[in-house]
Amino acid sequence: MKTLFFAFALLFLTLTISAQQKQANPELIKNFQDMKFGMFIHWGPVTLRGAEIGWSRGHQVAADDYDNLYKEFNPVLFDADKWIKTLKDAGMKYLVFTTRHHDGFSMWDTKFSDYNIMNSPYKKDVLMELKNACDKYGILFGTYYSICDWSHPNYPLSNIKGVDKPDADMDKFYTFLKNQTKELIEKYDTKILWFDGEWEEPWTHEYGKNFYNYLKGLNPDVLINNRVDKGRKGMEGVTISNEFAGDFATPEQRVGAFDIENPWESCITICKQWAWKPNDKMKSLDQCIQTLLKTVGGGGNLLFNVGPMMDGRMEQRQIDRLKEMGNWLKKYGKSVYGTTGGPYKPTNWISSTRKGDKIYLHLFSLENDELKIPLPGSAVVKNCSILKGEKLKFEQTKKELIIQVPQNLRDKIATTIVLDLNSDSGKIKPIEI
Ligand code: FHN
Repeated sequence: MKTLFFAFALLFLTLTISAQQKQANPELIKNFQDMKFGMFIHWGPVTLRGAEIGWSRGHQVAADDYDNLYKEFNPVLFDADKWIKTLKDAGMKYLVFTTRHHDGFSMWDTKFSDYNIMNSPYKKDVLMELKNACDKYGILFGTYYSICDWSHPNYPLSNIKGVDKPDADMDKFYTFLKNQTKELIEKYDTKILWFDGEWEEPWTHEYGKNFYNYLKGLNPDVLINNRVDKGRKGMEGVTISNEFAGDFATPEQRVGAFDIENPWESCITICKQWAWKPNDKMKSLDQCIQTLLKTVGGGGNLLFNVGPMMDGRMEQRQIDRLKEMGNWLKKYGKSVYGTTGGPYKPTNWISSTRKGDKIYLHLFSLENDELKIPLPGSAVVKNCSILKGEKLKFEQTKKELIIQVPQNLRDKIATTIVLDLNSDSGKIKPIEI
């Protein structure tokens, strides 16, 4: 009888502990949210053709040509130190690098696939070099990993119509996924597993939940996005929920919806294409900074994507744009890092963040010299000034704050104003303008 009791107690304890591993470490989530700004990098042999990674296989680039590009791939000018220095100079705090996209090519020295960079003319483990450079510069090291793999014989689907997969076997493929991601955790100590390619039919909610728990079992502190499971539901990225696994939501190519309760991160390209494309259209500095400020103003992080070239260099114009963002953040970063979104929900002309007894306003345009915004009388403004600049004249009624913002004090990209309150800014409910 006693043995039976202890057996049940042990089973209950095991189930309880395993259930606990489904939650992310709240402190690590808060650190991630406080970072606000990361670099996404999409890179692979496809840059030899300047076409989109994964999607161009069998379309803009013939499949046979695409799948053999690695035999030419020799990025002799790759310099992990330069890449991570560029990331840091941009004011970014973390990296997410494409280790294996939908095309199935592994950009690291993996034991589980010969289709990897060690079998290219380059023969070096770029992932380990990036990890070491991130450690050197104090940058959080994260890895993108595609669940779907259109070239893998055991993955049932291909992105090319009519391609037969006689060796399709999802259980074998799931073992492959577990083996490779175990390498990313145990050999490269990735802090973020950024999944993608989860939307296709062979990957089920069951696989997603089990995979999340397996990974958390290897390292409970690794952050895992909501694309490990089936909860993303398209490009809106949908916020995380108890129904689906994942530690943060992932809206794509858009600023996510205002949400200061659940962690989310918008992934957006600095150009049009994810992977490098010659003469691709690049966002202006205004667009870059305002995208960042609307994202953090909505409570999210921005994962901003660059696509390095076939020879291993990032384009100088992208390096220059990122440096300009870093210069802006050197001056006004206090209104970004470690803040919470709101209280004013972002619009096309204003965004806001807050921390302690301060509210930061980011004005993208102003019709005249007077700014009028709603503010509950319980939030009493003691001072109002340009962040690191001049004091501004203001008056407050029971429901409104009126600030004089003369033209000569404005920043052409985003005028940053700081309001000193007599109370905690976190108490103010979100305000729609
Ligand atoms: O198909 C991919 C795409 O190539 C790119 O990697 C983006 C980045 O989030 N994710 C997928 C589309 O949702």
